[in-house]
Amino acid sequence: MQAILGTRLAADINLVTQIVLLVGLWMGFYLARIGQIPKHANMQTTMVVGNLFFVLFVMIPSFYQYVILGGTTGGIVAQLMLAHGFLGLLAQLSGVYLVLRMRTKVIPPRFRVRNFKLVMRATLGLWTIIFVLGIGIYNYRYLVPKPVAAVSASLVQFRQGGNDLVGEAGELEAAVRAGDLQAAKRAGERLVNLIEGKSGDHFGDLDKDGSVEDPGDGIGILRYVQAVTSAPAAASITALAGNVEAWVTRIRDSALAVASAADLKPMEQVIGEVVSLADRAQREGIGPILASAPPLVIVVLDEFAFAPQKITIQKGTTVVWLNQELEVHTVTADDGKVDSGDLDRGAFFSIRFREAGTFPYYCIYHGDQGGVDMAGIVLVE
Ligand SMILES: [Cu+2]
Repeated sequence: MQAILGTRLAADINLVTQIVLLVGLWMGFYLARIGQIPKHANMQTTMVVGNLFFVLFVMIPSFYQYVILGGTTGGIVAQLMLAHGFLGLLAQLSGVYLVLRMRTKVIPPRFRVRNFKLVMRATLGLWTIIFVLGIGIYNYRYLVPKPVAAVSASLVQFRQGGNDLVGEAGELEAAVRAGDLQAAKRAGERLVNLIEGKSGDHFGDLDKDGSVEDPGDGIGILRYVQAVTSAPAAASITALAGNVEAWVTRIRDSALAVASAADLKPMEQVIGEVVSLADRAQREGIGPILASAPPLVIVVLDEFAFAPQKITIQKGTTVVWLNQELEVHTVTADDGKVDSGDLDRGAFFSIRFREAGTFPYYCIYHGDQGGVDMAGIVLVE
């Protein structure tokens, strides 16, 4: 049904239907209470069979796409889907069982429960709880605004990253020379996080002081460098990028060593190199790259959203999408003409926009055409 109607319309129809089904089931319960048993039986059978249709054609496909294909068990939506899916399956099976038990003879005698009233009431109670979980899924997926994970990352922030690199290397050197282990570890963490960004393997609370410190914007200098080369760039830029990558990787390794060091004495030798490499990376690498790199904007895929969700760029600008989280996402054009395929954490996808126009897109696992859920738009002027 999603394939025909789209995720959002299918969800809207399902929502309205589920309200009708729940009201119907409670009316059926009331019919039983007042002794209208044949009407009660017809009502409950209709509701259970009606729901089976939506389970098969809306809820299972939606679960399969979001949780299974998307490889997602984190996030409030996926967790509600798991709880809703598990309990929902129980309730639906129980409902089908009751219909078969009461209306047919297909259930073998030894599997026929005697206290069917209790099973009926338990099923109705469970159904009501599941309904509330379903409302939660709808709410968090479509109604609650997405958190804004980051602002638009342009090369201006890459320049800032270069300045921060020099500054943080100086902090690290000062702390090591002063023999201040805590300050050195903290500076080491800040350098590693600035270089790797949120999608890096070492990013995190390296000095274990309870907070993750990143002086940068979460993209990471290495990712900026890779973004520049992932866009069509001149050979000279690619060579410069290779140098920067090698230099900051060495700084990163030294900073990692400091962050886990028990003694700063052996670090005094490497610290001079960290400062001179940071300086070189800034003056001989990042500066010249920025002087000649084509215009580029990074859109981050994080917290099940594109950030920024909407960007306006000039003709000739390259947009680079970077997945910052463990969940798999895609960048798929609404018209189907462009598709990134699965993007794992740290993976890029880039498009150079040569003509003015609009480019609406979405993630095939967590969004839909028309700006639904995980979706974004590029306006090219
Ligand atoms: Cu996604």
